[in-house]
Amino acid sequence: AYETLQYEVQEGIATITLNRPDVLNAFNEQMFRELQDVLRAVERDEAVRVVIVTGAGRGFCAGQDLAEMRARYERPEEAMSIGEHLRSRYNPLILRIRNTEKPFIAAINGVAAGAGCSLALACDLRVMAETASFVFNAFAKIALIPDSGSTWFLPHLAGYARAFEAATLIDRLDASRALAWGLVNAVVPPDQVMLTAQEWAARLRELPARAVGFLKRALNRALAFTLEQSLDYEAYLQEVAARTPEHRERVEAFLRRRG
Ligand code: T3D
Repeated sequence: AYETLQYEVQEGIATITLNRPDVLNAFNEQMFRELQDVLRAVERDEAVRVVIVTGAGRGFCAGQDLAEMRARYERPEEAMSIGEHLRSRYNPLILRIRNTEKPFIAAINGVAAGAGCSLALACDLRVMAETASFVFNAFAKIALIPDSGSTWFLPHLAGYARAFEAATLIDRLDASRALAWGLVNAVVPPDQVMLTAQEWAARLRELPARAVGFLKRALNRALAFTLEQSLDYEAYLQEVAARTPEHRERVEAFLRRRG
């Protein structure tokens, strides 16, 4: 059992609930350890087809626990520098979410601030409560820059000017703006957030796992590729995808329905 999160798997759908509600699920050392553990389980467990990430209580995730951050500054001889901390804790978490060939859905139940925003943006799909918001300028307010991928995710999803505005001027980027800016896929009443995530997860579960995993790989590569490179990579992955039994079966099934 974990202390800072809940983890359950039901019919192929894993749900990770960040569980430090008193601090709006801010990241601390223990949460990183436990997250590393569950993400390893997610990768290895073939029964897990889709992952939902959400928060307990009224927040999604308030980013780095600032009390722990201060404690690091108070004992600089033993503690990691912030760069080391990012490289060893946040960056592997974000890369793991992006590189695991299973879809991740962020069910954004409440406020996301700092690296909590980055966590949400690292997922493949996002559903957000009408009452939730993003606080990207939490970083600037403590004299830092957006990290854990936010300087990359934001301009890719919303464009440069909106990224800059979100990181500086906007205290609460509300759900309707998040939707209009392409930062989330859907906005729903608070009591529908998990239901929507579960419904999406159930539909994703019905698609062939290999194909969905390859799609995730191809889309992620495409963000750094030229068209020529993407065409080439698609052809390479398609060779492998077409060799799975599901491919032939599903083509046959389609033709049978018609025939
Ligand atoms: O490697 C590294 O360490 C660098 C990594 C950096 C990544 C980062 O994420 S930096 C940014 C860190 N996050 C923040 O600066 C956000 C701080 N929180 C807030 O600005 C606000 O709490 C929110 C805008 C998120 C929500 O505001 P509100 O008014 O809804 O709630 P609140 O009253 O401020 O917070 C509720 C409680 O949670 C409160 O505790 P209390 O008074 O009830 O005992 C508050 O102190 C606590 N809390 C919220 N965020 C954090 C936190 N405690 C520790 N760390 C937090 N990040």
